Order: sequence, then C-alpha cells, then structure tokens
Amino acid sequence: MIRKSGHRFSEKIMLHQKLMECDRFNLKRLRASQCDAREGRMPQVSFNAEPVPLSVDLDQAALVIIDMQRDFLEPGGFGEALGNDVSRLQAAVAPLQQVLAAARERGMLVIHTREGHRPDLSDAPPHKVQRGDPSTRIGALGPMGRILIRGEPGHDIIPELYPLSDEPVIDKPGKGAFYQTDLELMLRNRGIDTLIVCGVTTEVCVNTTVREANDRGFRCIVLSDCCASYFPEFHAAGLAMIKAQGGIFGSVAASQALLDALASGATA
Ligand code: TIU
Repeated sequence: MIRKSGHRFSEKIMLHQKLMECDRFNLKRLRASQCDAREGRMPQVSFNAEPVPLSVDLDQAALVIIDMQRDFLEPGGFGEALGNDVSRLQAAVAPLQQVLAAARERGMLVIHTREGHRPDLSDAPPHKVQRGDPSTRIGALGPMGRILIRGEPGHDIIPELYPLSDEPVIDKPGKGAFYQTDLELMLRNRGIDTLIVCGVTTEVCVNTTVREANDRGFRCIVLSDCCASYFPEFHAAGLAMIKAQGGIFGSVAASQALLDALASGATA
C-alpha cells in the first residue's frame, strides 16, 4: 500500500515535471517566434522553381558558391588556358552579387569553394596535370601566378564576390565540392539540408557538386542565372539535366524568384 501510494506520488511528480518541461518548450518557441517577428527574420520562404515550386527553411539552407575564381573568370588563368572565352562567365557575376547580398542580410550560411592544387602538385592527378600545352598547364606560370595553384592570385575569388572573414572557403582538388573536403561535415554540423547552388561552370563543377550533394541526401536548388558556362549549350543542358525526370538531381530557379520571396516576406 505504501509502495503503491509512493509509486503514484512519483508518477505525479514525473507528470508535473513533464508539464513544466512542456511549458518551458512552448515558452521557448513563443519567445523565438516573437524574436523572429521583432527582428524581421523569415525562417521559411516559398518561390517558383522547376520542376515544382519550393518552400525553403532558411535556417537549414546554405548558399554554396562554386569556384568564382580569377582563374576561371579572368584572362590568363586556367579557363583561358583550356581555350575558352572567359568573358562568357561574367553573366553570372551581377545576379550572384545580388543573391549574396540578400543571403548575408538574412544571416544565411554562405560557403565559397575554390578548385586548385598544392604548389607541389601532390594532390593533382597526373592525367589532369598533363592535359594541354605544357606552357599553360596546371602549375605553369601565368600572368596571375601559377595556374590553379592554391595561394596564387589567380586561385583567389574575384573581388566582386569576395568572402567575408566568417564565411567558410572550401579548397577542393576536384570538380565536386564534396570530394576530399570537409564540406559535408560542416553542413551536417550546422543542420543544413538544402543547398542553393551557384557558380561556374554549370556543366562541370556545379553539376558535379549537385550530383554529389544529391547522393548525400541534400536538396539542391540551382539558380540558373547565377551559373555560367563557356558553352551556352552546355549551360542549358546542365540545367535541364538537373531538373528533368521530376528533379532527378534537384531544382532550378531564377534568382529573381528567390530574391522576390526574400523581399516580399512570402512565407510558407
Ligand atoms: N570549376 C569548374 O567548373 N572547373 C572547370 O574546370 N570547369 C570547366 O568548365 N573547365
């Protein structure tokens, strides 16, 4: 009998504790939502995308800017060494500047990547290095320093999109941003499940990264006008491949759709 009432008493205490926990939890949520409203934060936005419209929780999304480096966008770098007209990549710069500014304003996580290799080329596959004219290969000296080598002026990100000191920069030896980098660890540690992907080139490093991300369970949204290619037809095909078959690798949206949603406060 004593044991029974003792049991009931402890049950009551547990119930009371549970209710208090519940109250604390609800109070926390209420305070967070009041805080969001006061600070004008907008955790979720909805906007048009292909193949279907999207709703994104900004706290779980990161803007990932792929390889907007002088080596790809300016004359004398790796892009030109490969025989490309680098001026074609300029199309992505102005739209990306707007998206970057909006993401920073919203306090979104912004991650930049750079393709490049160690000065001793120990992380560069020989077949990648041996391609093309020896005078313009990876590691050769060009007007922006050694081509595609970490620490050289050409390897750095263009001034228009330069990272802030608290924005992670991922140095990657390959085309995909997940290969031999700590990008996945960073995203998982921060509870990120959605990547808004921009950068160059659409069909090479952007596509490779999106495919890697998709296989790892991240939702990818590629901003079409914030990506560019040396080949317009590859840009179009690169985007088409991502959004085809019900969004086999991810979604594609125009940057204005995202900017409008952020500006208008469209919530899901
Ligand atoms: N960043 C990236 O796309 N690297 C490339 O080599 N792209 C080419 O299109 N060549």
